[in-house]
Amino acid sequence: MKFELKNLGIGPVNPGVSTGIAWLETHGDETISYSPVDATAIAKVKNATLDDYEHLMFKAQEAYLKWRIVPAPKRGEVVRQIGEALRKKKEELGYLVSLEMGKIYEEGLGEVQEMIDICDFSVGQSRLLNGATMHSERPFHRMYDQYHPLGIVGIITSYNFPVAVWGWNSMLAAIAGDVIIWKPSSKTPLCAIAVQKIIAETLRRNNVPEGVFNLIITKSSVLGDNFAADKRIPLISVTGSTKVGKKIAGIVGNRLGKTILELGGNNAVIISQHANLDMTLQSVVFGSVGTCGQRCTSTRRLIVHESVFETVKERLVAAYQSISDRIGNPLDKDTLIGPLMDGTAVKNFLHAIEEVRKEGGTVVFGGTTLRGEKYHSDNYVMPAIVEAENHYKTVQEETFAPIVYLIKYSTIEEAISLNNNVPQGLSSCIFTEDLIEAEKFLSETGSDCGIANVNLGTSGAEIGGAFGGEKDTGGGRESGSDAWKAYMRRQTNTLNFSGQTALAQGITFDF
Ligand code: UN1
Repeated sequence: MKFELKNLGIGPVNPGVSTGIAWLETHGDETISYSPVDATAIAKVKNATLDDYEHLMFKAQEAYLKWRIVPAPKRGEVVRQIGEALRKKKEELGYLVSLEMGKIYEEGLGEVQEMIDICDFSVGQSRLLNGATMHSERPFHRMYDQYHPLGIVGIITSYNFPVAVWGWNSMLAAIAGDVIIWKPSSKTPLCAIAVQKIIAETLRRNNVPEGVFNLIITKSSVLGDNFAADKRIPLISVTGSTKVGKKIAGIVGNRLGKTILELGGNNAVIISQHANLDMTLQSVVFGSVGTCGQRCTSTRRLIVHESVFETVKERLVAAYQSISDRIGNPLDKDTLIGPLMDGTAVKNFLHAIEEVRKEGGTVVFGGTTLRGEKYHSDNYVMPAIVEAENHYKTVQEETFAPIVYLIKYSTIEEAISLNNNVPQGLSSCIFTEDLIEAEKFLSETGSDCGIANVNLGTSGAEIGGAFGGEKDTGGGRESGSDAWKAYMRRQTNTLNFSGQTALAQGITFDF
């Protein structure tokens, strides 16, 4: 494949608002998208203004009235075709994800695959928007639940998964009968434009009303708090940091709107003395350094049994050593670790290393920036392994970079308590071949996270499960299982076919 931006419909300067097929002449300032790979400018985006937002909102409101009456399986058919369109562009979109965000090409492809998978999932789900039927306590009455569309769904996505998060949210929202306003990270606007261009032909072919799939690119200073406060949007889904999520949740909560929050993680792997260490190490390395530590599911803490602690440490250092020459251009096929997103991410990485040292942590590997011919920007770093204690402030925080903290434990109860003793609660796992330990970890007294695995890592969840976590992770669930329900409103219906009035709870009220 020869990659060219124009094959994805991206020009040198691109408007930042689309209502599906149409693109608006936007009037805001310009954002230049720089590649973290080599710091070159890829292309520009002309940002939206509030007037542009109002235009888009008008189209979205109009479109909703039409889209909500399209039968759900027919909406599913459109989603099926979107999946087909993504299949055709998988390589090119995966390449752009890698170029604009910095994850390796293989992971860029994986991300597009997640979008395709959620399309397939949503097609089936479009025929399964089922409610329960209940038995009424009154004779000749029928009770049941129905799920109806909600309306406009605001989807705020982060730079680290610049296309898939839109997929998980918008494909479910679309089959639910909602319309979508996507506000992507200003760090990865071109990926969003490319997605919108890829789906346009499908929308045209199926006469999808203009305004069902909207995209708006602008700075949060233009559209941020006011987006959250907009009463025309019943549901806002946020994937990003806990700080941003709390702020938005506060504003949306204040107007009693709904949110789906998928925020920070501080994910631990428990390595038991009963673990298969070869398999464990393989998973731990991918979880810790994959995507250069920029997944919300990245492995941040290794809670290791004291009897295997030194062995794990030595083997992990050796594994990091062996891949240290595989850091570089994420588009080269031998590369395993690309750059961090930008200067801010590098600064946060270095700051965490400095702070954890001050707190008493020992850096046993890496923790530095990389300079030299091989590294075409200042964003390349050597992943770090740090011996630390769970209560350190640095360890309690999520640093979105490849730093893994080694923590020792002696009993399984202690390991579980260390796992849970952080503000966040996204992903967790235990490596063990001892059934009792595994079951304890999964029990109500075990991991308090939204995701808890046995003998597989913290990252790389499949789309079929509900994705999200507890505590500072926000409690929301996106993607599979019954996450679709969050995109719909539930209505309880009771029908009386008795020909008589009958009050519930046996109350008589005769007159
Ligand atoms: C994220 O980093 O925001 O489980 C999402 C995973 C991916 C999703 C990560 N399926 O690692």
